[in-house]
Amino acid sequence: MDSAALIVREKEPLNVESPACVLDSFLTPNDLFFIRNHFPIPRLNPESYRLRVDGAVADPLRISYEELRAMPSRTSTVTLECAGNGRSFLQPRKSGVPWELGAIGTAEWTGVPLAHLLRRAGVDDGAVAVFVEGADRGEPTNDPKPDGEIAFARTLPIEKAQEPDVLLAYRMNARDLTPEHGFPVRAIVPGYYGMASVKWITHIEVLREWPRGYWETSEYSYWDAAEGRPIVRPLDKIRVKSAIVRPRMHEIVRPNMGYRVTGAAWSGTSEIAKVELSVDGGETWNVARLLDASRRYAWRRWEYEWRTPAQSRMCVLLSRARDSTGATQPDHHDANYGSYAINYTLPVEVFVRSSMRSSGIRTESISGRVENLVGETLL
Ligand SMILES: Nc1nc2c(c(=O)[nH]1)N[C@H]1C(S)=C(S)[C@@H](COP(=O)(O)O)O[C@H]1N2
Ligand SMILES: [Mo]
Repeated sequence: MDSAALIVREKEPLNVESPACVLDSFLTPNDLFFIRNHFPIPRLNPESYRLRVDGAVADPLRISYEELRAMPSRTSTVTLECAGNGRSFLQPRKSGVPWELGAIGTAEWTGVPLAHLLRRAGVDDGAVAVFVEGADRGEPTNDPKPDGEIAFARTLPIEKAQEPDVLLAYRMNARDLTPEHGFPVRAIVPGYYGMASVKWITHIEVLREWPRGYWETSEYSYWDAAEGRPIVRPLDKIRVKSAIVRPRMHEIVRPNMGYRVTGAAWSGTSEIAKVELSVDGGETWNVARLLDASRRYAWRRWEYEWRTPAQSRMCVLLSRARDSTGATQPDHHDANYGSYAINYTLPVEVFVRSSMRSSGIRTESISGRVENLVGETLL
């Protein structure tokens, strides 16, 4: 990963993705971790910073950065995936930041369990939700939307907010957060898509009723068909998914060789139980070897030793993960999720040929799709 750099998808607000090779290392270095912003990055002063905890609580709190850092802390290894990761592969194309494979990363996050602050504040019996608000503001993009500026925010069910692994984090891989990743304090909500991990948190409000604001309806929501008739729900758990890191799309590999196919798999619902790889477009499946120990909220890397075909041809590789609840990746994107939760098995077309010249294959006739490598390099 020496020469790797982030890929800019949008400059203002800043949205940059990791090169796909980050999925090859278990922890993502901070300077290669994707950045997803809706609004300009706020610059907060740690001296004057205060976190308010109020709403349906017995004793509202106002906590300084110093006080927070003096509280009992916890470190957890958590994979963050943006709900729009992989959006650029959707056909027809959808609007939104055109992420490829790299709107995901894994870090060791250190902070105070949100449950600790909720206990200190004393949550009322009737509480159902916890509203978590950032210091960044701007005009939202999705319809329906209110006029003017709003702050970025997300609401968590009270049960989730009280889980010991939900953190108010101030360190990422043993370093203080940088402004881009939420300095001084951000939420880390393991198992949920990235939008729940609110950065630059300044306000936490305990609610007796589930709100129906912009962030609960217009953005990061989906149509749940399980209710007899479709109903809008906020996105929450990361759906089981895997990605092939090696080979890359349209890579040329030599015939009749041992080739190590690698990738990663993750799920917000439970641990990864199995990863399978197909080298024939999904006709047959082979079991891949899982490499990392199983951890509840972190991805697992995997590998598969592929004997490439003896003849020149195109091969379509697919990986498919299953988690311990039995959930597996679908063959196609579920339209009820719009441009989010893109976890279908993504075909990777690879050319097997011994040299450029000996191949009778014309690439243009095989795939009209040209790999989308646009994007500028940052840093
Ligand atoms: N305050 C605030 N928090 C935020 C966001 C934001 O725009 N503002 N983006 C969210 C989204 S959609 C994702 S995927 C993660 C990304 O975290 P990162 O930028 O540290 O990778 O932050 C989340 N937290
Ligand atoms: Mo996101």
